[in-house]
This record gives sequence, structure tokens and C-alpha cells, in this order.
Amino acid sequence: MAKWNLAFALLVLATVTAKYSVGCKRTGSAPGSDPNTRDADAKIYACGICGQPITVTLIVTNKFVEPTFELNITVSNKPQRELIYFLEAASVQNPKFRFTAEHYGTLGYMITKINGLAASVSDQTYWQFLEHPSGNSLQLGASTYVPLDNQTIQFNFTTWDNTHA
Ligand code: B12
Ligand SMILES: *[C@@H]1O[C@H](CO)[C@@H](O)[C@H](O)[C@H]1NC(C)=O
Ligand SMILES: *[C@@H]1O[C@H](CO)[C@@H](O)[C@H](O)[C@H]1NC(C)=O
Ligand SMILES: *[C@@H]1O[C@H](CO)[C@@H](O)[C@H](O)[C@H]1NC(C)=O
Repeated sequence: MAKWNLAFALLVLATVTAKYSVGCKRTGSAPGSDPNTRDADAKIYACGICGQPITVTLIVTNKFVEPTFELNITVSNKPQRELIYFLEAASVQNPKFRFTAEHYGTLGYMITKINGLAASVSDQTYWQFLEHPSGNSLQLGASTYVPLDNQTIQFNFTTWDNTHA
């Protein structure tokens, strides 16, 4: 019984992979191969399961400290995957948007600075992730949260409540 479940799961995985990895194919040299004599058929797959193309809007707001700023960037037609990749795409698309991240083991990347404005433990400030327009705080970080098509994510510079932290 368990064996059949596994076989079914693998079949589903194979189907999903076949369907969604198409946009991720890129040519390049296989590791260790000589780039001058590389096989034209050698392909590197940048990711295993790539999602369907989606559009995500990022709103960056700092109304907490002077000078305040706001930035809206729409990233269109990128494969559905973790939020960090949309942040990367946004900074490629719009050089006015820059961010810094710090890696925390299994939690992945924490966004520590946006456009020069850094989170601070002494000031108890951070960049909070919210769904827009609901205002719901995301329960996952940038390396784990996978945005939905046409979703707007807000990055709001704010303070954390001492009683919660
Ligand atoms: C305190 C806390 C915070 C504080 C940290 C303040 C500080 N510097 O002390 C603040 C308010 C800043 C915070 C923010 C966020 N947090 Co938080 N946080 C926690 C909490 C309750 C405790 C962490 C801790 O102190 N550990 C003890 C210390 C000794 O270990 P540490 O490794 O040094 O801890 C550091 C990291 O945990 C880091 N950190 C805190 N939160 C997060 C979130 C992510 C994604 C990352 C990579 C790192 C990180 O800051 C800690 C202090 O330096 C945990 C829950 C838990 N019990 O672990 C959630 C937790 C880690 N946070 C979580 C989330 C979702 C967030 C936010 C994404 C929330 C949001 N909607 O904005 C943001 C991060 C946004 C960003 N800019 O990337 C989730 C992560 C889930 C996941 N798998 O991604 C957790 C597990 C809570 C939950 N929902 O279950 N958080
Ligand atoms: C960004 O989006 C928000 C929310 O949709 C809107 O209120 C604001 O006017 C926009 N700002 C800019 C600079 O486009
Ligand atoms: C997202 O918006 C596009 C363009 O308006 C639309 O074609 C698509 O169906 C929307 N996707 C979802 C999941 O609503
Ligand atoms: C963004 O942060 C500011 C400053 O703390 C706060 O007043 C505002 O309510 C926050 N916005 C959202 C949508 O949470």
C-alpha cells in the first residue's frame, strides 16, 4: 500500500516537473566541462520545480522615520516561487530599490535593510511583511513565503511591541 502511494506521489511530481520546469531551462556548460568544447545539448536546469508565471506587486513604505519614502514595484511574469526571488527581480528591474538580507539557518533570509534604512535591535525596529490591502502580517519569511498571482506584499518599516518579542 505504502509503495503504491509513493509511486503515485512520484508520478505526480514527475508530471508537475514536466509541466512547470519549461521556463527554467537554460543552456550552459555542465560542471567541469570545458566551456570551449561544450556539448550544445548540455543543459543546466536552474531550478527543479518552477512555477507558472505570476505577477506580484511590492509596496515599500517607511512612514516611521524621516525621511519617509514609498516605492511600488510590480514584478510581472516571473515563475511562482519564494518571495526573496521577487525582491531580487524588483531590484534588477528598478535600481531605486535595494535591500540587504541576513541568513538565519533554516529560517532563511531576514530582510535587514531596504534603501539604506536598517532594522535596529536597540530601536526595536524592523521591516514587517504584510499582505496588502488586508494588512495581515505574513507568518513566513522571504525564503519560505510563496506569493500568489496578483498579490501585493507590503514591506513596512515599523516597531515591534516589547510584550510580543
Ligand atoms: C522575536 C522574533 C522576531 C523579532 C526579532 C527581534 C529581535 N531582533 O530580537 C522581529 C519582530 C524583528 C521578527 C520579525 C519577523 N519574524 Co520573527 N520571530 C521572533 C520569535 C518570536 C523569536 C526569535 C528569537 O528571539 N529566538 C531566540 C534567539 C536567541 O535566536 P536567534 O536565532 O538569534 O533569533 C533571531 C532570528 O529568529 C531572527 N528572526 C526573527 N524572526 C525571523 C524571521 C525570519 C524569516 C528570519 C529569517 C529570521 C528571524 O531574529 C532573532 C533575533 O536576532 C520567532 C519564533 C520563535 N520561537 O523562534 C519568530 C519567527 C522566527 N518569526 C517569524 C516571522 C514570520 C517573522 C516576520 C517575517 C514577520 C513579518 N510578517 O514581518 C519578520 C521578519 C521580516 C523580515 N524583515 O525579514 C516566523 C518565521 C517562520 C518562517 N519559517 O519563516 C517565526 C518562527 C514565528 C512564527 N510565525 O512562527 N521576529
Ligand atoms: C503605491 O501603492 C499604494 C497602495 O496601492 C498607493 O496608495 C500609493 O499611492 C502608491 N504609491 C506610489 C508612489 O505609486
Ligand atoms: C491575475 O491578473 C491577470 C491579469 O489581470 C489575470 O489574467 C489572471 O487571471 C489573474 N490571476 C488570478 C489568479 O487571479
Ligand atoms: C506601518 O508602520 C507604521 C509605523 O509604525 C504604522 O503606523 C502603520 O500602521 C503601519 N502600516 C501597516 C499597514 O501596518
